[in-house]
Amino acid sequence: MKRITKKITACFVSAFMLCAGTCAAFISASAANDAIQPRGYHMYGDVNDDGAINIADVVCVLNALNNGYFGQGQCAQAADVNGDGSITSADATMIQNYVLSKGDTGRCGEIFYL
Ligand SMILES: [Ca+2]
Ligand SMILES: [Ca+2]
Repeated sequence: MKRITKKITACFVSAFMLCAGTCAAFISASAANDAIQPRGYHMYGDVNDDGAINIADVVCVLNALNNGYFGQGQCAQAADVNGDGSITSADATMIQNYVLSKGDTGRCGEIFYL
């Protein structure tokens, strides 16, 4: 069951990433943090700022790549897990890697302050 769930998740993420890739959207990491309330610390990879890094955070990044902006309560800086100053599908891939415990995860899980 867990294996099937992982495959379904991987397919879901891959489909989103394909959409995101065709849009070729680049979002500045500093541009979209208006909705974040300063509360101390945040964690790279925890894009929806709920205290955990999971598939929902990957979806947040992919949606932002497609839409050109992050939703209310989402932290754009947390999405820049490779630290290059922009948010691309490479960041989504690293967050996905963190969720699946494989490959390059960048700075997922590191704490930062706004
Ligand atoms: Ca999260
Ligand atoms: Ca990045």
